Amino acid sequence: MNKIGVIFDLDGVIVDTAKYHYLAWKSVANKLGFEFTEEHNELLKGVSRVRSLEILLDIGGVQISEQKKQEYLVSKNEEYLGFITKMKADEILPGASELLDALDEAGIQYVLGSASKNAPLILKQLGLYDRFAGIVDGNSVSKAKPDPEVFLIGAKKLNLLPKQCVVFEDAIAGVEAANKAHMISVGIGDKNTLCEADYNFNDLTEIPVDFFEKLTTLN
Ligand code: B16
Ligand code: MG
Repeated sequence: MNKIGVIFDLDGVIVDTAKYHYLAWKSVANKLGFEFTEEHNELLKGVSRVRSLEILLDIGGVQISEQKKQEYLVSKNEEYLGFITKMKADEILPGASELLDALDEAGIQYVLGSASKNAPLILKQLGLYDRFAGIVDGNSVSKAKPDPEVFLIGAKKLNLLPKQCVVFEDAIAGVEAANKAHMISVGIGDKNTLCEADYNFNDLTEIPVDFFEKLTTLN
């Protein structure tokens, strides 16, 4: 049987931090004098912090100096930190803990592959940090998803070839990154949005018990 490993995205797969990103970005938009809706927030999922600000400024049709951009990036993150430092294990998304338990039992290692620079803090808040064999986050990459860099570093941490890695992602850019890395992509969320993924599930509770066993025989 061939060996496989798993790379998990964080926001939208393990935990829903998008709601906190939304509140913090909404404050920035309000300070700049425009409305920022939940629909707008969809455009920021899986996207880096700097890119998120650029998208937000485009939405508002606002132009600001580099110095102001830096100030807003700092104030947005400070407000966001206020939310995530209150997070607890009860915010882990349905099926995530059970899936990690099943992987531990099967002896399959997993790492994190997230765009978030706050990923280690979030995992610690959830009590999951020590379970991961490695963390690849926004601090460790030079190119954001859909570039495959984050997942290729994850494969190295797992000591596996890309084709032996299974990526769980909720964002189009993340699925694209996994496919570019020649990994097995699993889309978590809307099947039509994530139609480029090799496999699709609405959430982690839907992963069949024999999912990884079947993949190892295919590999
Ligand atoms: P931070 P993921 C992403 O997390 C979020 O989906 C995205 O909305 C956020 O802008 C990005 O992290 C950066 O987060 O400001 O904490 O560095 O889905 O890649 O786990
Ligand atoms: Mg995500």
